[in-house]
Amino acid sequence: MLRTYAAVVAFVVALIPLSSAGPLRLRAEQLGTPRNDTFDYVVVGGGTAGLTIAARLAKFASVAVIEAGGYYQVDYGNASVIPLLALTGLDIIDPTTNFPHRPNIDWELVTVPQSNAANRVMHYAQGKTLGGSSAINTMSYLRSTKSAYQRWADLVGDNSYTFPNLLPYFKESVHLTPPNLAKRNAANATPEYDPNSFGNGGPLEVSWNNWVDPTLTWLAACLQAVGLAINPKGFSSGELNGGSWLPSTIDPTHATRDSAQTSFLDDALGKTQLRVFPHSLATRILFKDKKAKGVTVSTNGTIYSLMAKKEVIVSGGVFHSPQILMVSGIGPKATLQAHNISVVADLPGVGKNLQDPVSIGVGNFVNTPNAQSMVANSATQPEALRQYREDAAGPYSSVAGYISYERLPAEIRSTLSNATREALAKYPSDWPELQYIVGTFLGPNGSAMGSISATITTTFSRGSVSIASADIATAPVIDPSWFSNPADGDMLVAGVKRIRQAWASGPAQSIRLGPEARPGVEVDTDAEILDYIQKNANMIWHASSTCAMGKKSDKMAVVDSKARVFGVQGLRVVDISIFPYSPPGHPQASVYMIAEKIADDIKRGR
Ligand SMILES: Cc1cc2nc3c(=O)[nH]c(=O)nc-3n(C[C@H](O)[C@H](O)[C@H](O)COP(=O)(O)OP(=O)(O)OC[C@H]3O[C@@H](n4cnc5c(N)ncnc54)[C@H](O)[C@@H]3O)c2cc1C
Ligand SMILES: *[C@@H]1O[C@H](CO)[C@@H](O)[C@H](O)[C@H]1NC(C)=O
Ligand SMILES: *[C@@H]1O[C@H](CO)[C@@H](O)[C@H](O)[C@H]1NC(C)=O
Ligand SMILES: *[C@@H]1O[C@H](CO)[C@@H](O)[C@H](O)[C@H]1NC(C)=O
Ligand SMILES: *[C@@H]1O[C@H](CO)[C@@H](O)[C@H](O)[C@H]1NC(C)=O
Ligand SMILES: *[C@@H]1O[C@H](CO)[C@@H](O)[C@H](O)[C@H]1NC(C)=O
Ligand SMILES: CC(=O)N[C@H]1CO[C@H](CO)[C@@H](O)[C@@H]1O
Repeated sequence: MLRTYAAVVAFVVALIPLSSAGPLRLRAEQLGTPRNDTFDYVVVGGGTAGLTIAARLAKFASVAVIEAGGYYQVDYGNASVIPLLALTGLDIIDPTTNFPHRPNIDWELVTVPQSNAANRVMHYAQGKTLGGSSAINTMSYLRSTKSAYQRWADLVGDNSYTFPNLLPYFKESVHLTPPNLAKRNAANATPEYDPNSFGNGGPLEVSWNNWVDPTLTWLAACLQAVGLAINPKGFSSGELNGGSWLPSTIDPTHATRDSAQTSFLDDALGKTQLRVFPHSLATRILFKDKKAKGVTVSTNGTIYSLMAKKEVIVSGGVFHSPQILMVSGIGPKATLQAHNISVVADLPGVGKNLQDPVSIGVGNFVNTPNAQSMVANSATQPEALRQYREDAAGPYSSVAGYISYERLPAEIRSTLSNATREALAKYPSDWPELQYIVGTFLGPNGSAMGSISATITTTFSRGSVSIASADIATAPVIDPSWFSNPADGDMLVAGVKRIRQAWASGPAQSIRLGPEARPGVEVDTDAEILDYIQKNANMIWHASSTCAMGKKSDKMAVVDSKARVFGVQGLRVVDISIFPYSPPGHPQASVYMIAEKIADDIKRGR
């Protein structure tokens, strides 16, 4: 499948409307010079959160942002820009150890063998580029639930984390474009949403796909047929139940990816003195006594320090932020001492509490076409190309777009173990228990496939990130510990059963061809389903919570509710690593939000 896509990617070389992608080269005055220098704020990591907070701080202060990668549009091209290719053209999202090595765009991280998942070693893609993982993600834009943010507020002891109090920060990042119903041309896929949940002034484009995959409308109907009705508010109003045609972070005018780079960075470069240090590795945070004073940087062999008059902000993402803290002397004392790193602050929680939601799909051959089968077919591809070039529409303009959530119906709930039911009972009544994502694939010989996957929305297993060396250039040790808590496997077994109900529904009968393709009818008993899950479950790249926010009294907390690292001064961590736990929903909206929120705290002197 990926190989087919390489051919498609090569074919669509001419597709990118380059005029929409900005200059893709920093002008001299925007580019940091590799030399010892001083700024008000030094931001480590030009990813989703890093570029957002850097752009906001640059409105009133001097800011440097250090990023290991460059421009993904240059380094990776069409696959990272054209929406359809985010699903199957991004070859680096291959989770197996056969992943293609592309050090210009991906950190090439792998996990330790997963002892509860058939001993698999997984490749965990993470964007190493301006925009970070927002440059390689699937672009779905949705938020978590009211009770999930209430739980966050309770855990960290700060009421500013309730959904109503967070809403202004969610709104601030976004520019929403209502659905283009003419381009979508699908009466059974009209998005329902609450416009009051969105603002209009932010730089990040959020819009609905300019085309609807016909197979997805059938798969949505299958989920609706087993009780997951359309949610009239959509998934940005603090509710996650039923189904929704979702918006994505796509610029609807050109139908191109909008990342933190094309939104926040581009916007700031025109208006502020923000300095960007691309292709530069932040190697260590410098402390004087217990105050962060700056960062040492390596740019192509030149070693220098960027000093921070005010603060250092670490936005390296879920795996690298804890690594940067540890190599700089902040983390579990025993780990630091084992690597001869002098201890600045003994924080046992750094790198712990990793939460990585896992997912499993049930797939079938179908008689309806999909985006991939249409662009792989020489009879339909030219029209798809024309639609994309001339109208920013058609299959190339579109990525995924329909998700459902539910609390398990009683009949399936009764198949869970007592322990799993007791674990679920600790969560509030609006908390979704499983997520279902519908997807389409290209099967053998140009055939079309449909898939419905289940993802856990509460991750009961806890993993970790640690260091193998005091040298930042050595990859961190990543152990998501999949299925170390049996409740996660139990939930996915229930998910497979539920999805099989959807595949047995009336709408499914109209499109299904042949016996179940994956897992296959021979995978039948709970034990067989669990075994299949352990061998085949995948990440959905939502790992979080390795520098968890919490109360000062919580010994495992790494930052306080203003993202300030405990035990030191002048240092914050701002990215997905500080989420206290993995909230239901997809994280990027909350990552942009937290960067907006902490930037506002800093601006107000908090
Ligand atoms: C394949 C994939 C699909 C996804 N799909 C979705 C989706 O559809 N919807 C959704 O909401 N979320 C999705 N996500 C998750 C979401 O994109 C991430 O959670 C989010 O982007 C994380 O933001 P971040 O700022 O924490 O980290 P990142 O955006 O990864 O930024 C970290 C940055 O720090 C840089 N860096 C790290 N260490 C150093 C160093 N030492 N020196 C210099 N620079 C450094 C990195 O290069 C990177 O640019 C997906 C993620 C992936 C990978
Ligand atoms: C690094 O230095 C080499 C040799 O001076 C140069 O050719 C190359 O372009 C530089 N790379 C970057 C990313 O600056
Ligand atoms: C920065 O300063 C340090 C310490 O004075 C020095 O060793 C280093 O060479 C300087 N770096 C550059 C690029 O000038
Ligand atoms: C730490 O220092 C000791 C004593 O100098 C040395 O023996 C040991 O190898 C060092 N360990 C590491 C991981 O560098
Ligand atoms: C599960 O809980 C029910 C009551 O809720 C109890 O009757 C049953 O014995 C429990 N089963 C096990 C295996 O603990
Ligand atoms: C694909 O088509 C070829 C040639 O017609 C055939 O030999 C092969 O079995 C087909 N593969 C599948 C999986 O249908
Ligand atoms: C990954 C890939 O195929 N990228 C191509 C996209 O388009 C540019 C030019 O527009 C090519 O140079 C890349 O090779």
